Parts: sequence; C-alpha cells; structure tokens
Amino acid sequence: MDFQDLVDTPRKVKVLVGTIALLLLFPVYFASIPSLINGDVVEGRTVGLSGMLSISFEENETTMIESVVLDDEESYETVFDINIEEGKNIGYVQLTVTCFDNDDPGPGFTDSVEGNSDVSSVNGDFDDKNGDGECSGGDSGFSFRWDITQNYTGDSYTEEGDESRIRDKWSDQGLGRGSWVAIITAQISSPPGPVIGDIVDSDEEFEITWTLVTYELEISETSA
Ligand SMILES: [Ca+2]
Ligand SMILES: [Ca+2]
Repeated sequence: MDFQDLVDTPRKVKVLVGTIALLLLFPVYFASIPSLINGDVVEGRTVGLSGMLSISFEENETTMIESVVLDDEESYETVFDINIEEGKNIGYVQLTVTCFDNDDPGPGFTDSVEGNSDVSSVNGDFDDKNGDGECSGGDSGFSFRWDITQNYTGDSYTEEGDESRIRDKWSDQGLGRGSWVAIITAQISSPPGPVIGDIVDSDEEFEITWTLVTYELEISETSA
C-alpha cells in the first residue's frame, strides 16, 4: 500500500487528516500541562509537584572587572558588593586575578601575585582563602571560589521527591550578601639593568574579575 492508497477516498483522506492533526496537537497539549499544575495556588491551597521531577537552574552571571598596575610589594584592595533581589539564589562567587609579565628582555624574572580574601563583611560563615600565582601566561594568577548554595553545579538533573523539599535543598538560605573583599600584592622580578641600578621591569598590570552566579530554580514533572 502506497500513499495513493491511503488518500484515494474521501473517508481515508479524513482519517489521515485527523491523524496528522492529533500528531500536531499532542505535543502542544502536553507542553501546556506543566503551566496548569506547576505548584501554584489552586482553589485557594498551595500544591506542589511530586514524583519524578526534573530540576534545572536558570542562571544569570554578573561580573565586575578592575585593572590595576602595581609596583613591587604594592597592594590593592578590591571590593565586590552583592545585593540581589528577593527570590533569586546565589550559586557561587568567584574571584580571578590574572596577569602576564612580558616586560623582561629574556626568560626568567617572571612577576607574580598573591592574594588574601576578607569575608568578614559577608552574611554567612565562609572561609577566607589565600593563593598566589606567576604572571606567566596561560594559567596565570590565581582563583578563589565560594559555593553559596552547597554543592552547586548548575547542572540539570532528575530526582524523585516533592517540590518543597527540593526547593529547600536548593536554597542559598539568604547567605553571601554583603561586601566581598580581597587584597592582592604584586611581586615584581627584574633582571639587572644595562646600567647598574637601572630597573628593567618595575611593575605589572593585574586584571581582577569578580563573578556572581545567581539562579532561579525550575522544577517540572518529567514526561516519562
Ligand atoms: Ca618581570
Ligand atoms: Ca612586569
């Protein structure tokens, strides 16, 4: 039986049209279901989803970039204020300091940077970090990261449970707001100059990047 056999009478044509219409309508119908039962208030009471649920994170990234030039042993204090709107959670906060020392005439004498955080003005009990790194290009400088929501990755996954428990688990508990502070210090290394006492390389430029990743939780029933 070929396509011509299927459509050679008016009734068969109607059946075929009806089948095609259902095939087109079913995805539209199922796509509309989550919005009808998505844990909102129904008839005055709050209902949540339960069963096998699919959890995803709609992320938003905010960055603050500063560029500073420092002499040997000179320090700079960088401050990143976080104050986000209600309903959003903080996934993590990251500080990255990079540099690339190309001021020296030959190999060696690479500058480096070290940094210490001060999280005493941040809401929550976070550990201070310290680190250092050479300004040698590629994997230069150092990076700190604080997970505000425990074990945050931002990866979608499925889990059996109920919506309120999952929302509890993926909450930042209001932590991480406040002033994130770090102090960076430059170490400049320089070969002896052509004239004794002459300094060939006397400073370095550092790029400081603070990254804030916030998310809104999206929970829906799996189609399986
Ligand atoms: Ca140098
Ligand atoms: Ca330099």
